[in-house]
Amino acid sequence: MKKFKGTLMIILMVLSLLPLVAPAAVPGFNLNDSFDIYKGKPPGKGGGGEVPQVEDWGYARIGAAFARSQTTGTVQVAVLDTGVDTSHPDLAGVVTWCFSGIKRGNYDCSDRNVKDDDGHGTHVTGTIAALDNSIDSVGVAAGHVEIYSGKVLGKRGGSWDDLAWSIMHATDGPDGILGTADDAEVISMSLGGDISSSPSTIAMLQDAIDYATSNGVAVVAAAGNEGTCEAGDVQHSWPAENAGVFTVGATGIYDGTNFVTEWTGAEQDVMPCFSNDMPAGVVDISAPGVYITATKRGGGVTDLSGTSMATPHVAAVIALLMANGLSATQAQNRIVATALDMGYPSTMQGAGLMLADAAI
Ligand SMILES: [Ca+2]
Ligand SMILES: [Ca+2]
Ligand SMILES: [Ca+2]
Repeated sequence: MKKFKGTLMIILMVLSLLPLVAPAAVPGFNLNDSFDIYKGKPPGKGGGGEVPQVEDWGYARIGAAFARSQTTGTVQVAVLDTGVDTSHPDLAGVVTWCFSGIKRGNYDCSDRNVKDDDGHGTHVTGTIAALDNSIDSVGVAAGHVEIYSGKVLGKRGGSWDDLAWSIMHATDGPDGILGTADDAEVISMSLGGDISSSPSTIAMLQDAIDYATSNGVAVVAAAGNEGTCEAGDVQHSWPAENAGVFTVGATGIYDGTNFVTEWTGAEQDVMPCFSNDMPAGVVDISAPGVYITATKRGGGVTDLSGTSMATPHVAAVIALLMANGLSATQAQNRIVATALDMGYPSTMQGAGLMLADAAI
C-alpha cells in the first residue's frame, strides 16, 4: 500500500511537470556534480563533525583573502540549487531569504519545502559565503554577501519552468518588487541540461535571464561535466548556453601525477576532462572545481568536484566586485581581462583561470 502510494505520487509529480499540449520530451536539468560526489567521509556522523577552519586550495589559488580584504559592502547572491542547510554552524545567519521554485513560494528557511535533501546547495553556498571564523571552511566572499536560497532541484532534478520562475523571483528579491535594494545582484546556477531539441524551452529560459540581466543582475552558470577531452567533441548545456550568462569551466591543481588539494605555488593549473568543451563564445571563465572543500549538509565539510563547484567561486568574486560598486557587466569584464590564460582552447577555458586578487 505504501509502495503504491509512493508510485502514485511520483506519477502525479511527473504528470504535473508535463505540458498540456505538445508533449515533446524535454529533459529536466540536473546537478552538475556527476564527477566524484561526496569524496571522503565527514568526520563524525549525522551532523556535527566540526573541524578547525581550512582554506580550500581554490581559495588560496585565486587570491580570495586579498580580494576580500579589498572589499567593502555587502550584496545579495541567489543560489538556485537543492536548498541550503541553514542550521549549519558555518553558515549561521548567512542565508537571509528562502524560496521554493518547485512550490512557487517563499518559506521560512527551516521549512521542509526548502530543505537541502542532497547537500549540493549547502556545499555551493559554503564556497561563496561560509563564515571566516575558527571552524569548517571559508567562503570566497565571506562577510560580503547575503545568500538567497532558491530551491529548484528535488531528488529527481528540476523543471525548466520552475527555474525560469526562480530567476525572475530572485531578481525581484524578498519584497517581490523589481528595482529595490533587496534585488539579487548575482544569480548562481550550478546546474544544467541539454535542451537543444526544444527551442521554445530555450526561449522561455532566455526571457527569464533577460529579465535578470536587463535589471543589472549577474547570471552565472556551470558549463557542465560531460566533457571527454576528445578534440571536436562539443557538449551542450543550458542555461550555460543562454545569451548573457557568464559560463564557468573547472580547473584543478596538478602535481605531475595527480590532482592535489594543497596549493604551494609549484602545481600546474589543469582542466579536468569532465569540464565541457562548448560551442565558440559560450564558456567565459574557469575557476577551481576539483576536490573543493566546503560545507557539508549536517555539519562539517566535504570535498566535491565539478563545474558546480567552480561556478560559486565566480559568483563570489563578481559579488565582491559589485560590493565595491562595479556593475555586473563591469565585474565580468574585469574578471575576463585579468584571467590567466592556461593554454586550453577558449571553448573550454573561456578567458582562462579567474584570479580574484588581480580582478579586485
Ligand atoms: Ca568557517
Ligand atoms: Ca526587490
Ligand atoms: Ca556565456
